[in-house]
Amino acid sequence: MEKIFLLQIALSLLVCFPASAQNIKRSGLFRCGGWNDDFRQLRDLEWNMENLDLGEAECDSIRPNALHSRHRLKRVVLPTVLRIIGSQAFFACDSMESIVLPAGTERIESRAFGNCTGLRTLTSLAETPPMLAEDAFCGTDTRKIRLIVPKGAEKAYKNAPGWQRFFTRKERTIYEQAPEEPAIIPAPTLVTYVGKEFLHTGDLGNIAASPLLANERRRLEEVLTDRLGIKQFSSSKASITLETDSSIGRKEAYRLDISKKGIRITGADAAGVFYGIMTLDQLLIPENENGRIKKLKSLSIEDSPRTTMRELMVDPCRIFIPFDDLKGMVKEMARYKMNAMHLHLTDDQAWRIEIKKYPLLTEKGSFRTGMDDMQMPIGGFYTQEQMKDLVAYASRYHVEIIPEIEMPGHQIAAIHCYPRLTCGAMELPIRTTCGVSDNLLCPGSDFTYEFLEDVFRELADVFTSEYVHLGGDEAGNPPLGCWSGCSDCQTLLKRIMASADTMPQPEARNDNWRLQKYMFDRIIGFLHEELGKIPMFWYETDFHEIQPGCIVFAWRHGLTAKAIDAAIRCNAKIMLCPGEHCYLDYPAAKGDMPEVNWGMPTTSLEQTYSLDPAWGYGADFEKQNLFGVAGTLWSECINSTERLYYMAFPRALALSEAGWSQQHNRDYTGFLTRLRRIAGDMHRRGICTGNIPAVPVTAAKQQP
Ligand code: TNX
Repeated sequence: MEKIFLLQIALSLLVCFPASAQNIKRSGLFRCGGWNDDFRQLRDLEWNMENLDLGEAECDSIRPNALHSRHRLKRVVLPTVLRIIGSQAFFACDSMESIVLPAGTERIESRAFGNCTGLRTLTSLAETPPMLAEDAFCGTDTRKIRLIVPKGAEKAYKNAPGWQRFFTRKERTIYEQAPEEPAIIPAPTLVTYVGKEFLHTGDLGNIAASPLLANERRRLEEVLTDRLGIKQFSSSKASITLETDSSIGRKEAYRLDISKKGIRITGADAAGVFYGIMTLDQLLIPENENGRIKKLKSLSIEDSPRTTMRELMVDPCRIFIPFDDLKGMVKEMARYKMNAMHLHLTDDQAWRIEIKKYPLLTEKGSFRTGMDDMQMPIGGFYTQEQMKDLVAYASRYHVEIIPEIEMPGHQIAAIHCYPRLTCGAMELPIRTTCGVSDNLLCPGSDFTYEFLEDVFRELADVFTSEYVHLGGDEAGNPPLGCWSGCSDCQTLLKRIMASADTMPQPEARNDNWRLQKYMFDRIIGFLHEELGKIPMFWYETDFHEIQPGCIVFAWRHGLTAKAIDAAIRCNAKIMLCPGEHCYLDYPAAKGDMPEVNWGMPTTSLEQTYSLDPAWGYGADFEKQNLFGVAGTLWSECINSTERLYYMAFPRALALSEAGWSQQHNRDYTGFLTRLRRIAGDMHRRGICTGNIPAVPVTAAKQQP
């Protein structure tokens, strides 16, 4: 025990003073590519790096994602022998003011300098203009960048594809035709073309909506301003009418009619109207930067969701997510008709939400140094005021915010602040690595319940959603024996065993499950009765029983059928987020970010797309039990907001289609075709995504 303690002190001393230099010079052999190469080390381990000199490095390519979202990086000297700058190599290196491209630079790939908003001077020493991807500078205003090229090469640059943008200071609108087939994600239920007429978008400019739809009117104004440049709204222009009619379908259903006279959006409720507006927004996405759709075909779209909840879970515990960035994510999700953001607010590595009665949780529990081999300071928490603001903001986009407070495991940060929460009041350091801790909340102590109830009571004032997530994962997996040596737990266990009522299923693998069930029953009862909330939790197969009125999440690889069976048996609702399809924290391909991880498998875009939320269980299951789909973004390896987006998108679009669209309307090639246009728009708006796979050539040829 003592030895472990000394080791912990030594480790914490080490991590208090993590070695990361501001100035780094590398020369000679440089490992580019492969697991944990030199770029990964610079990007993820040298968190403090501001100046990087690779001038003398033997490295002819800056590989894809090499220095992705290193916000502190100010100055980079590129290798003299450089030829290629890979995709997203400097994405969001927004402190970088200038860069010099060496004379041998041949190619600059997609989004290599995306979101480099601080860039002011770009000097190219290459006599022949390097091949420049059309979107190499997406999200970066190239009008603010001065391009310096070798004497005599100006003309060549002016004429070279991609480089013209540096010579034009004025934005010229490019008027475009809408695509033959509308590119809508998630795919709508039914699109019908009505005759051969068109609506000229230039005629639009009036919105007719009841005061009850004031919020949706605002959203529509935003769309019309962004897509068509309309800033003034007047009744002399053609109208877009917003209205509700509950008879048109289930919650969130809508109908969108376009004729030469105007547009009508009818929602089953305000959310439906909002989704009609989001569909219209996608119909207006141009192909080009500065493009504007000139004419829309007369058509009618009928659409409604297949499942109730389409959710993304984000994890600000392992690595903090700045408050404003949560808002950005909410707005982006809503475009694809996702309607819930699940906030994982507590874990072994941090506690991230202000609780007034327990101030130490954020004072002591929200800061640490290090996430596995990334020895950087990680701190931050959300105040209750901020969370109220987020809830209000998200509701404008019809997204609800679901808080998660884990129990009984994944709670080391809280235990660190209030040791009485665990058996024997052990003093535990906050966890700085991934993985699962053996220490749990103590189910045998009254303080645990007092604490949890206080926390949930405070949260009920902040989060208006009727759902609250209780965690429940990875705590009772044998051989975790934290509770076996605790006299309070053992006394409680005897009491449970003596009571026939609370006796769990006999197959339970060990007594931990009896204790966990007791704890869940007690908190679920409190949430139901005192706060009127619907508890959710991660399903573990040993639970056997799902308490009435709760929603479970099927998450473990290979165990979805067992979770579904339990949901059917207990007449419970279930969210599908099976690891095979929905773990968006896993790399999308081998070697993709995060290159170094705890042994994650991959989840490709196609794998995410292939999720059928009915899981082969048929219409009854779908109707009675299926609640929705969720994508998880555990952040052990996600060390910037741009990387959060990189992992989330485009896979979240595939997930939204799995959760929203009817199975018979879905096909992967069609999705990829639609994705191409939508992803182009995301990139131009500065939204970071992972790779966008090409549409298979044979399929692309068949497109009209
Ligand atoms: C398992 S999924 C966990 C998380 C980890 C994740 C990493 C779940 C309910 N628990 O604590 O962050 O794996 O993918």
